[in-house]
Amino acid sequence: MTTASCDRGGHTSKRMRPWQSSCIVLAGLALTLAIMRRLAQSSRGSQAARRALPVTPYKCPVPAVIHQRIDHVKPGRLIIIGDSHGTPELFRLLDKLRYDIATDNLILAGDLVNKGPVSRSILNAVPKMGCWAVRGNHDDAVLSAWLQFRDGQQLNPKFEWVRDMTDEEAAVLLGLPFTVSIPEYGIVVVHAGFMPGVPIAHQDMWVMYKIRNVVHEGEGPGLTHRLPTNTSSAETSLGAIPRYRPIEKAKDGGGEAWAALWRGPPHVFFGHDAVRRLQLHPHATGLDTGCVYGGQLTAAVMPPLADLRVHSPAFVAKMRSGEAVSREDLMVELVAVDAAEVYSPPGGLAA
Ligand SMILES: [Mn+2]
Repeated sequence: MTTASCDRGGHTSKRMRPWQSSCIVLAGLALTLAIMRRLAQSSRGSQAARRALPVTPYKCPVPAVIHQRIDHVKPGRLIIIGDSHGTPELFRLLDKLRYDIATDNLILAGDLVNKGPVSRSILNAVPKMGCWAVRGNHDDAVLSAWLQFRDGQQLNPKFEWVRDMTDEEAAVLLGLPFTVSIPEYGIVVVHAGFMPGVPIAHQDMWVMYKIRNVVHEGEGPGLTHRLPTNTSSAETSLGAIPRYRPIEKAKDGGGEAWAALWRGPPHVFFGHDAVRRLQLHPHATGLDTGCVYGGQLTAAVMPPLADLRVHSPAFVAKMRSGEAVSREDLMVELVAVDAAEVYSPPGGLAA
């Protein structure tokens, strides 16, 4: 996000100083220009050159930062919000929470846009909200549609609103990482989820914004590491672990929720699974409560880090020993607003 470089300097005052807001604006402009240059280069390049660029599952340029890490939190709360999907409830929920841009830490769990009526308002608001966000499948699909439209291709009717999207709005999508983590809280945010047992740095992009279920496929060799020898057995197994196959929808092969099998650390906050609504697993919390289908928009709210360290001895102990933290350890409060209307027929729920 555009504010990351500002936040690395640390927020110590309650009010945003003038240099901080100009820092955000300048960083935003620089990022937008860099991205536009990169896009111009890629659309001028040959097909072969374009194929050589790493792309996301929907053929968008891979963001410069895939796993965003926040090392310096602001002194206020940590707020994580589920799939807003272009609904105005995002702004209503922020009002209800009395979100303070200067002190609170805000992370959006992806699928910021599409299906709802105010996608472009959200894309315009995000750079000004001092927040972070992860890439959802809809965010990436919208960006892909916009890039193809700019290349002269027809727009799919379900992305008609993308016709009016500006370079600046597209740049917000282009910069979205796949995860945002805050090591000091012991948490990570991802849109859809992770494969249990796989380190986050090795997670697949498709999995991170599409997975809902996993199917158990027996046991296999666990982590391997290369021995410092030239023998033929250069890799050694560190034991057998369960093997899983990721599934997008239960009808594609059954299985069970990936989040039920997640052991952590870190504790994962995610969205994407509106069918299951709120998911409260020991080390994973699902926040997509189907706002765009007439449900609710839900936030997980955690106290300022300084307060958490005073009031949650279990949090302090588990962080010290490297164990995964629970919602109770994190003193999570769930806050929601009801959708004002059904913006999208629930028939398209699993899309
Ligand atoms: Mn999604």
